[in-house]
Amino acid sequence: MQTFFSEEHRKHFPQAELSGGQFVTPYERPSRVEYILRRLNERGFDTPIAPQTPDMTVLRGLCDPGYLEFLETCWDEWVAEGMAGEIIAGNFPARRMQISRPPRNIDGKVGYYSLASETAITAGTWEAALSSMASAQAAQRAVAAGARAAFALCRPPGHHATADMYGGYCFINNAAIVAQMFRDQGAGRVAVLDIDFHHGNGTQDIFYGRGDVFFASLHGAPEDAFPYYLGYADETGAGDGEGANVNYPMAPGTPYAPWAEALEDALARIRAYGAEALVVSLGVDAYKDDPISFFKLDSPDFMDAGRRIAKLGLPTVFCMEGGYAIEAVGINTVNVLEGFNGA
Ligand code: OKP
Ligand code: ZN
Repeated sequence: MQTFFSEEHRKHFPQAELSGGQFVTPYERPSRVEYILRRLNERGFDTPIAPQTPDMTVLRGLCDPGYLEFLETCWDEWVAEGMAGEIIAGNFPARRMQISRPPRNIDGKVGYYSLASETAITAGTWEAALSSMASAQAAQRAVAAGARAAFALCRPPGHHATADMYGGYCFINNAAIVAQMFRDQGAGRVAVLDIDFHHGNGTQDIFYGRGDVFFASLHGAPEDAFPYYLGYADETGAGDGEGANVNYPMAPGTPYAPWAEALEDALARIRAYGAEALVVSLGVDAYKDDPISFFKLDSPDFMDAGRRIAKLGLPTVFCMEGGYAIEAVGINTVNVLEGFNGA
């Protein structure tokens, strides 16, 4: 399986994440990918290929123009306004406030276009996010050209990003971009399977009203886990999308057996749906020692999960999402891919 990866990810390296009332070094940090690259190499995977320049057309088709303009210009505006630190959101359009009127003020805009305050933006964030999308697009093209599967080693991740909001370490929803590309190229139905510990609220939101892209997510229950305000089991899609969304929220301490049962159910639903291509939001933060998550999967479980996913027999693009137990991130990620390859 070919990996697509851009060194440009390094341009996104904020110094600070607001966590527990303190600024800490962000959990989502550049070194995460080093562990994955090293493990891919050790396990005999082909040398990663750097993607071509990003295709902006799909992105513009999926996202709010004001949001893209914001991402592109916010750092310069922030600096021009004399702000000394990184961009961190502090104000949000909350209940019963205006959600359709982006303010002019940069501090107001930051909160308007974000869904959480842990994710800082710096000078290179936009370029890094575009390079992450470019890796996903390159992986999609490889699969469209006939490869059984491809791995987009995306950083920053994408599944929390909506058409008009960043947050949860995400700016551009890479998995949604890939799903849309499959559709644009003629696939009638596409499925996104999100196995990251956190609910893929962005992907769900982008496709919620559509019947042509099925979304399934296994995650920590919203009562207990970020992003908190979406991911319940009764969210099944709306309008044309009714029945094309399925959530598997699970409790703190969930071990592999019930998680694998949810996975099998999701795979059966995707099969019944008749998807012609599969996008996997590949987070490995369901791991037992992940510092910000609460499931209890062990490293061999990730290989078993990969095997099960392969049994769908679909052309598959893996997009890297989360995983913060730095040393184990490489092992667990490559285990999924190896399990898939070996099945
Ligand atoms: C992104 B992905 C740490 C709280 C972190 C945000 C989590 C984002 C996860 N103090 N909250 O889905 O792995
Ligand atoms: Zn996650």
